[in-house]
Amino acid sequence: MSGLFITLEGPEGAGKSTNRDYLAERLREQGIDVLLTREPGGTPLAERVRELLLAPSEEPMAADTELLLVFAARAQHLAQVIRPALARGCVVLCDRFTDATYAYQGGGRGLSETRIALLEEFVQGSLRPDLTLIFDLPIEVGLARAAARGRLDRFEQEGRQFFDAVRHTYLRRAAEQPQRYRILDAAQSLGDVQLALDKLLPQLLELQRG
Ligand code: T5A
Repeated sequence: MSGLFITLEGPEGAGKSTNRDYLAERLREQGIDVLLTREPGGTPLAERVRELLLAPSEEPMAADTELLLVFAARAQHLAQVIRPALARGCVVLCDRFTDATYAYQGGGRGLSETRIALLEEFVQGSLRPDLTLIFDLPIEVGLARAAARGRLDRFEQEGRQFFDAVRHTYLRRAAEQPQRYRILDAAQSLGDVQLALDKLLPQLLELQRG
């Protein structure tokens, strides 16, 4: 038995977590076994790495350190949660995955994609998401939503140029492999975004049936 691996991506405040929960409800209504998780994190140990990554700190974090921490958390998450759930036949809905590494550490920090790809291969082998939903929206809209929640994390404190590169990288990757990505307009009202997800549901069910 082999499940389905769906990742949700996009810039800050795009509505990934909100819509991940919505999609899980729709799939569960169909009697599908769904596992919700997120990155960085998803296991107690990986959540501790997440804290290191997100907490603002006086000592600047080197970009390579950030990259290695992201993949260290991912290795743990894959071993403990994602691979076992896929082996059980679950639909795994993961809030961010390696596309975020290409977008943030590649686009945002300017690290080489070749290097990221080496780590991707090392940590994941041939495992890639079956489908990636990109919640796309203008940077300022997402940051305003994130800011409304209070204190900004280490990434949310970055500047405009960083987030422009993040968004651009997501859109470029989606254009390069249109079969794996679906782009949703996340600047719409939540109701409209969820309507778009409802329209995607038949495709997801078809993928799930194999
Ligand atoms: N990171 C992660 C890397 O650098 N490399 C990596 O490899 C990985 C995996 C993780 C950070 O780590 C970085 C990227 C991130 O900076 P995070 O908290 O998981 O941090 O990511 P964020 O994007 O910061 O999560 P957010 O919670 O801010 O965004 P979401 O999940 O996209 O948005 P959500 O659902 O929480 O919604 C935010 C607010 O907007 C409202 C919601 O109600 C909520 O209040 N909202 C809407 N409002 C109006 N209209 C809509 N359509 C709305 N949709 C949601």
